[in-house]
Amino acid sequence: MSDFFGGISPLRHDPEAEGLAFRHYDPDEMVMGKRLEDHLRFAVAYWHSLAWPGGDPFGGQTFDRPWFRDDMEAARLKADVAFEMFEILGVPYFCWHDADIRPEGATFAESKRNFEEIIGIFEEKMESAKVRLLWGTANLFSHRRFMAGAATNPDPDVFAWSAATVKTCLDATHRLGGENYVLWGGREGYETLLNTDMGAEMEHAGRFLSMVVDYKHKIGFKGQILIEPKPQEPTKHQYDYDVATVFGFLQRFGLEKEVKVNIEQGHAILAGHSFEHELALARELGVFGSIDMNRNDYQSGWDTDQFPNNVPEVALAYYEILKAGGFTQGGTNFDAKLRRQSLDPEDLIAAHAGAMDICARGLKAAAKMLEDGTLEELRRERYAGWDGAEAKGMLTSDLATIAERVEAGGVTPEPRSGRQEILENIVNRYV
Ligand code: XLS
Ligand code: NI
Ligand code: NI
Repeated sequence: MSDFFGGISPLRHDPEAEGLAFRHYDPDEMVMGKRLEDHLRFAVAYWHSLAWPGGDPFGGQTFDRPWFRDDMEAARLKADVAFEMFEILGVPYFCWHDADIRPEGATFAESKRNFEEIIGIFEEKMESAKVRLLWGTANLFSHRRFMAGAATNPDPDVFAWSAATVKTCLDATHRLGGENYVLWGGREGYETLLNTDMGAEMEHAGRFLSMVVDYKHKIGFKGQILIEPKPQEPTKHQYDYDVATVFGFLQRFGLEKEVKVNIEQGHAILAGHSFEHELALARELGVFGSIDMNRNDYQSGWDTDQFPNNVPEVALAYYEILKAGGFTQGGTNFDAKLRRQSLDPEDLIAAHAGAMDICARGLKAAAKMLEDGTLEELRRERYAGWDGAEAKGMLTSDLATIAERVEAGGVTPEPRSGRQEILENIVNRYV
């Protein structure tokens, strides 16, 4: 045991509690026939919670953690603190990048040794802990070798390095029984078209992803492969712009049945969409996988990765997720960091506890809206005209035949209200 959390005990559900507790999240509460914990499938992100030093674009480290050193002893201490935190929060899952959990070595082989030693420690800890691995991923964006991309780098040696890194991380994810493997292409894009061969880069990205999928099958990994869309930041333009763009890319390489998406709230907004738009689209395209539940600040322009704190927004997101049938292998990952002035260990626990409460309230509100059924009923009514045989027939007909019917005077469009305010008032009853 480290003494980092100074004896904070595991959080309980207690609506009346004064201190650290869950006021709304009761893992055992039944919602639509399923435990809340099994609906939400919360995960802690190792990177922001344990590896992020507190910097912003204008200033560096603010946090002072005893494991902020680049050696294995520090990495082991970080692992101890991580598992203490998972236990305090009672979360069922966590996620990591290779670079969050191990110090970089002088060679690829040394980095791999460091990484695998920590994976071994995780494996041992997971034998007695409740926490499971939601997903693993490779950090193919921080080190300077990746500054011009990973799979899309003009230098084939970086492509090779990236392939070897993903292989190592996929092996480790498989070894720990991970339920997903994520690829976020933070530098898979360009800074300027003046030096970029976009066609070649996208071809390489497609081949790379196909190899990842082949390797997954080769080792018998049953987890989902997920792409996490983001339009830009750090790169000026990223190829995995949004759900629609990713779907087009997957189709082009014949991977739309193999790969799903991990949708992040803040990335959806950066792409000019709402979170629920991206979720609904992924559901309709059959590629909904998992979510990163972290938002941006409404005023600042960069990806601030804050914990969720807006119940109505979260409710609309879970509404779309419940309509997709809920998570199967995916979950709710807090890809979220503290504000840089939140220095205390207690802040880390409070941030997650508050976010879990917000999500619990959002999911319960979404479930009530679905159970109430009025929203779905009004939507169904709006399309009821399509239930008729003549209307359905049009979809297998042709323009000339349809035109004949219209010309004969048999068709009279009658505008009807979209009833948006009424629908919004219904939502407002539950959030
Ligand atoms: C960055 C991404 C990143 C991915 C994992 O914006 O959200 O944290 O989730 O590489
Ligand atoms: Ni992000
Ligand atoms: Ni993310």
